[in-house]
Amino acid sequence: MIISWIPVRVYNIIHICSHALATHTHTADRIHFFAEPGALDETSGRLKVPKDRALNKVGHGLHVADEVFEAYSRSDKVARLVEALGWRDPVLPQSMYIFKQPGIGGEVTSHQDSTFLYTTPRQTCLGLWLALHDATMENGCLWVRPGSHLEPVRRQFVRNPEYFENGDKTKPLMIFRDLVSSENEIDWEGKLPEGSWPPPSEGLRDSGFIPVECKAGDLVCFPGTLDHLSLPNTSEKPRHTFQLHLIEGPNAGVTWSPENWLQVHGDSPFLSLSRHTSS
Ligand SMILES: O=C(O)CCC(=O)C(=O)O
Repeated sequence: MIISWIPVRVYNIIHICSHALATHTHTADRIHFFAEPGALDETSGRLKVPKDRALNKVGHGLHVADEVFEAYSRSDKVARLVEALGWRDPVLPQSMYIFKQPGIGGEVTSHQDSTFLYTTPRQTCLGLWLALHDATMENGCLWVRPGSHLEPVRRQFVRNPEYFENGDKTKPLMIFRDLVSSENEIDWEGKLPEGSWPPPSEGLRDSGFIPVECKAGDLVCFPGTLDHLSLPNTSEKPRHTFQLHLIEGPNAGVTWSPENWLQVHGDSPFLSLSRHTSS
């Protein structure tokens, strides 16, 4: 897939939401390539390093647009796991392959996935994070804050009404809406807690995070309210993962927020992971 990818204009992960929305590019059912910010010449949009080193991630429709990823996503193993965890009508809005390349793979700042994969009337996002290499403290394993999954989602990433409804094209397309009162705010929201970097990362432990080192083939499974992050990969070793983010669907009385940045074409539904439907 990467060999046949011909980079024309490359977007880093920060630009993608705005680009996708501004150009009506849909990424939910296609395969798009996202570069590490440090790999990109911002003026020309060209890569400064070989393309296989430059990639931050590939997404968000691997589960519908590539047969290998589709086979895994639709596998009975995944469906049985999700059912055992209590999901009644699991559907899959997005999948992604994250590279975290040696020496260039950057941090992922602390967040709750439900901020970006928001559902009503309750949060139902579930992440299935599959390690394709050993993930260690050296190559940027996940860090999570135990217990945070019981907390409410603090922010929602929404389409900006000033841009979309009032037509003010000078405003940002996407904004964060605060969902909690100021006393429940967390000062490292959307950032790394102070003292996270460099190792030994005492600031992370002081803020309640623990590392989740795992072996290739392990699956880390967590709800969208769990605070998590990962640090840069300064080692010589890659740290690839394939991730599914699923939610409950309409048959469980749950609605995907129309304000989320990721939307499907027309009314085509997300892929069902239920063992009892055939879509
Ligand atoms: O794989 C990582 O380093 C972090 C991924 C992540 O946080 C996410 O996809 O929500």
